Amino acid sequence: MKRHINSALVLALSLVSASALAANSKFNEIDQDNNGSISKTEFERHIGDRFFGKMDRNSDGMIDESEFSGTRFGGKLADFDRDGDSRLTQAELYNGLFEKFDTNRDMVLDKDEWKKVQSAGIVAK
Ligand SMILES: [Ca+2]
Ligand SMILES: [Ca+2]
Ligand SMILES: [Ca+2]
Repeated sequence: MKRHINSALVLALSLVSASALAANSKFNEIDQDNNGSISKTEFERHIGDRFFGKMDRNSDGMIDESEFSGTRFGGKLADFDRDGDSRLTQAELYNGLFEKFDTNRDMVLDKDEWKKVQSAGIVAK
């Protein structure tokens, strides 16, 4: 019986800390090695396949011009399209997004840069 109470308590505590992290812009949660910046690996791991899947409305694994034009983060599809086939793979999209938001070009996202990722609606605030 005591064990049940303990696990209920642990669950309640973990729910509280999860919402506290969400309020803290999730930055610390995504910055898994806690070095104060988000690497491209951490960025891609966090946004995962979900963001691409949401943009890829016809689920063909590519983002075309009409799917791209509905986005809020701005820029042109051509800015992201490395191989020039007028469609974006997930790698083209995520590499391009990371570079776009890494405005000081130090290959990591700091807290200010991350705020812009959030403002663009790419990740939840
Ligand atoms: Ca598509
Ligand atoms: Ca392409
Ligand atoms: Ca940066």
